[in-house]
Amino acid sequence: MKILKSKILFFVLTALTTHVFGQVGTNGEDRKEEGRPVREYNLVLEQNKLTLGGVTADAMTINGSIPGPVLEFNEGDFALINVTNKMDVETSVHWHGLILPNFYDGVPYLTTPPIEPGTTFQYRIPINQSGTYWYHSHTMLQEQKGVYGSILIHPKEKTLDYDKDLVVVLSDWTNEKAMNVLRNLKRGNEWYQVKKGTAVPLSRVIKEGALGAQLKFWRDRMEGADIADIYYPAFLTNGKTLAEYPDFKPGEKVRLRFVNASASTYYWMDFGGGNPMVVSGDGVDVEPVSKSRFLFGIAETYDVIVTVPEGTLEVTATAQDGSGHTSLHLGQGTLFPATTIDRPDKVAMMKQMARMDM
Ligand SMILES: [Cu+2]
Repeated sequence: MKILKSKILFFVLTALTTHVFGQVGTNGEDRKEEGRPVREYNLVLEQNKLTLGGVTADAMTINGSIPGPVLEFNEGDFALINVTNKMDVETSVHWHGLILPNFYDGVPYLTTPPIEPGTTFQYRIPINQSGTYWYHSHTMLQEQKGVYGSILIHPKEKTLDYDKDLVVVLSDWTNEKAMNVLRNLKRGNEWYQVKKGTAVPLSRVIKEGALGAQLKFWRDRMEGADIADIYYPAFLTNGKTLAEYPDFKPGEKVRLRFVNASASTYYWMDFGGGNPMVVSGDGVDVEPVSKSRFLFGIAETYDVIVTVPEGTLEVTATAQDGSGHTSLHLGQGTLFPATTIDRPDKVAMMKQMARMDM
């Protein structure tokens, strides 16, 4: 009886909440295409050789670049996005974080037909939200090869105090074939750890009393004491190892809209000054919080308002395993340097994880 009661309660609550808080962007007026300002973009996907951060690789580009263009909208717009596939393989574009008619979600064979070579597909999206989002291919391993870009939607009513916007897309970059990366991961060898000098010799594991933890890791098919599986020769900020924006003036408040478009990298973000205030996460405004260092997960977005100092403000994103970093500079003159975070003590971490009995 008790079970039945709670079940009824569950259904009543579910019905109530879906009625009162019906998902924004998918029903009624939110679906309507007519009467909205139209904002149209053309995206052309091609296979190119591209050098980013000094590393040349076979890439998949959007309008010739990586990342693809910033798609800028106002809340209430009607977005028309024409994606032309000039590659020799099928593709798709998924709009990460956008609330939209399911048919345009861009997951091939599930919601949206794949875009065949030589064809164009038009996505029709009424924009009913604001914030920082991104888009990426949802086909095979194309995201790793460069099919990603950002979405900036200005709110109907501006409630936050800032002068300018700057979208900052972080990514990792390798000249290895994406299929080979996958193959190495499946083999579970320590090739990447050796390559980036983060492999821990067994002698050290034993010396630090972590053999039990290591055995447990092996039993769980986890290789060694690492926190990032892949070696990347470059990490990028808007396609560059160091992205410089000298035109920002001292005192200007800039809303940095960070997107982590990496295939597999978490970053420690560190600000060299500028009184950073985190105001939004994954497109949703939060109670502003002062933070000069935070961990930035894959596919997340964070908006951080900074005030440009009398000099150059540096923001650095260090790969969580300390194997590399990429930086952003705002303004000019004396550098307000960010901190590059040290490599973590992985043996200690492995022992800690083994104790958690994961
Ligand atoms: Cu996504």
